[in-house]
Amino acid sequence: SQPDFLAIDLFGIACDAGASRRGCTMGPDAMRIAGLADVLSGLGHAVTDHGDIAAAATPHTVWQLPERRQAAVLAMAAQSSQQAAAALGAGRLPVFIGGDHSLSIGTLSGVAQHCDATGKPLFVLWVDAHGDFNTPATSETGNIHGMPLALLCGEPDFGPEFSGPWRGTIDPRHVTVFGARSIDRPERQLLEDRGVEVIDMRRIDEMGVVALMREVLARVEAVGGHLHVSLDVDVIDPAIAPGAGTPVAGGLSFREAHLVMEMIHDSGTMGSLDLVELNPYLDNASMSARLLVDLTASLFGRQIMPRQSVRTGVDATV
Ligand code: Z70
Ligand code: MN
Ligand code: MN
Ligand code: MN
Repeated sequence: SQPDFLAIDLFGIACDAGASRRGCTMGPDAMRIAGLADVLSGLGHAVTDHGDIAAAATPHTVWQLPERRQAAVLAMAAQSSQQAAAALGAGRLPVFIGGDHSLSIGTLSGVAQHCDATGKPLFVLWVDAHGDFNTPATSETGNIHGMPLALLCGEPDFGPEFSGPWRGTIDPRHVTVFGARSIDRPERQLLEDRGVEVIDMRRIDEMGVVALMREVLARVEAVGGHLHVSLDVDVIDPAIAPGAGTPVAGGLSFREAHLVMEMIHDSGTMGSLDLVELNPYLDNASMSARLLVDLTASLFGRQIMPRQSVRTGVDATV
């Protein structure tokens, strides 16, 4: 379990070179303007915003060349990997504000480094409409934001240009993809073969988020693990979160999403967080940015009413 008040480090990662559409570079500022830091301090946490990591602009000439985009993604990863490991080493909880989902290559490799050093088992909760488990061989789009999990889990299809501390740093059997509803055919095969747990929308509809999340979190709690949460805004229904580059119908409802966040908070297992794929250029009057800030508040302890059982007195404070 965690102390009630945390030292939180915010890092913007203003990248869109891994995505299919431009605009995620504006994500960090949109989240700042939507009040992320104030909301977290308001909950009692000590928040430091470190600004953006390597906000190297992607000129359109770079954007047009796949190999240049790939180089941009990996250059960013080298930096964010160090930031993640350093923040955790200093006893802080890093929150990475994207930016497209390729940024997790860096953040998770830094988190993994820290977990290796401290002996804490690392678990990954990938909350996403997509599996993000393509490789350069299976990808139909070539977009790296569809590949970060596969690279981190050590898929051999990645060429030497993808070498780095991220390669094979995550155990696929410690990964849960939650909220998936768009998975490419070869990607599905890889997820199955490697033993990644995929909690898709059908399972969520059948079982409900509570039973499913309890199981995931209990596994982490049982071994005192470090849970890295990677939250892709496209997991939420596009009707209420339109600011996503690859919207897929049938996403999490407002209430399901908040409940998942509240359960993660109550478990006390979350040690690091990515907030990714917010594209303010596609958003509708900042509604997705504000929703993401709101969900982050639930992740960090915002409650409607204190969770105490008045009737039984079981949890009642003195
Ligand atoms: C598709 C691909 C993806 C995020 C879209 C989409 C991947 N499977 N990931 N948006 N975050 O291009 O590989
Ligand atoms: Mn994603
Ligand atoms: Mn492990
Ligand atoms: Mn996605």
